[in-house]
Parts: sequence; C-alpha cells; structure tokens
Amino acid sequence: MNDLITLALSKGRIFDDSLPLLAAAGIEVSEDPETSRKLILGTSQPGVRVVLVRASDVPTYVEHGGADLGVAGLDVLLEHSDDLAGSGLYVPVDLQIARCRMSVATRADFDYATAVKQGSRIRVASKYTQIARQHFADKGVHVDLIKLYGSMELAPLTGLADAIVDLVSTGSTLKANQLVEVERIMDISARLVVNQAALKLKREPMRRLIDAFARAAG
Ligand code: PRT
Ligand code: MG
Repeated sequence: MNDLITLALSKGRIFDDSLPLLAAAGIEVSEDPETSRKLILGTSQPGVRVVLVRASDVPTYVEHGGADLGVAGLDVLLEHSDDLAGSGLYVPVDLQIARCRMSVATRADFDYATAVKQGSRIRVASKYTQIARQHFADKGVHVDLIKLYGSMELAPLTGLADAIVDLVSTGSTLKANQLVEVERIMDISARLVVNQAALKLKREPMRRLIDAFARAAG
C-alpha cells in the first residue's frame, strides 16, 4: 500500500506559520517556496510531501484527494462549504496560527448602528459572502451582498457599498483607508483539514501526523 502523505499548504503566512508546527512534528520542508518555483516539496520524512496551492484551493485539494490533508483558514473553510463533514472533510485541530478576525467595517461617517436599528437595507461588499450572508441573516439585517475578489476597502470609499466584511489583523489596512471596524463577526485561525477517506486508508501515518500537529499547536 502506498502510504505517502500529501499535505497542502499555501504560500505566505500559512506556510510560514506551519513551519514551526511541522518542525515540532519532526518534519522539515526541503525547499523555501519563496525562492524555489517548485509546487511539490519533499520533506525530511520520506513518507510526507508538501504541495503548494492557493489558500482558497486547499479545501478543494483535500476534498477531492489531491492532498490527504491541508492547512486552511477558518474563513476559507466556511466559504468552501456549509457542510464540511458532508463534503468528506474532517477538521480535527485548531492550529492557532494565522490568527485574525472577520469584521464589518464602514466609513467613519456611516452610522452603522442606526442603519441596523432602523432596519435599513445595507449594501455590503465582501470576498466572504457566505460568512457575511450568515452573519446578517442571524442578526435579521437586510443586506444586498456584492461579491468582490480583493481591495474591498475601496468599496465604501467609492460608494459601491456602505460596508465591507473583511479580515482584520492589526487594523492598519482599515486605518490607512479611513475605515472603522464597527462589528466583530468571529475570530479566525487556521485549521487542519483532513480527507476522511485518506484517514481510513492510511490510518496509522495519518493519525501520527494529526496527533503531532495537535500536540505542536498546544
Ligand atoms: O492567495 P489567495 O488570494 O487565494 O489567498 P489569501 O490572500 O486569502 O491568502 P493569504 O496567505 O493572504 O491568507 C491566508 C489566511 O491567513 C487567510 O485565509 C486567513 O485565515 C489568514 N489571515 C490572517 C489573513 C490575515 N491574517 C490578514 N490580515 N488573511 C488576510 N489578511 C488581510 C486582510 O484581508 C486585509 O486585507 O490583511 C489585511 C488586513 O490586515 P491588517 O493587519 O492591516 O489588519
Ligand atoms: Mg492575501
């Protein structure tokens, strides 16, 4: 049986923050993705390799078996599917890395609290339309959602939207664009996401790796 395990990571903060966890699990990645153009990286463990994919593609790779497991932000997982277990995905460990929050932000001169209280329709632009839809539905707020793929801060500044839903870490991106955080929707961190079928087929090495991640994440 082929027990090679493929781990999907994305370049940037997920890769960088996963390295110490991998090291604690006794795994060193053979190359630096910032200098190498390779998309498949070997590791110090012959049974484990890393594939580099777009952050939002990690759940797709894991769901369809292109990778056995991966590391993805909770934002990415919630946008991928509202039924992760139904897609054959198992999310066993909060890795506590790449932490930030999902928030609502507006221009300083937009009175969000009053708009909500009065039941006004609010125009909300976001890359995270599933999370935004759920949040405003839970609050009973009527919204017109506008799907964007980036530069969300621009939407309230140009009149495209009244508010945005975006990830906030230090707050400096909002500040630089004169936007204010008016509501925190949820805390976000990266999670280990596992293909349930792979876990059954490669039970021992998969278990060992998942347990090592869980211990390293504390
Ligand atoms: O490559 P692709 O565009 O598909 O994916 P991506 O841009 O989502 O990837 P990446 O590497 O930027 O983010 C990967 C994961 O890191 C996300 O899915 C989040 O779970 C997590 N994370 C943690 C963040 C941030 N912090 C963060 N600050 N993701 C994005 N940001 C952005 C945010 O969208 C905003 O533009 O940083 C800006 C805000 O930062 P501050 O510090 O100015 O508040
Ligand atoms: Mg990014």
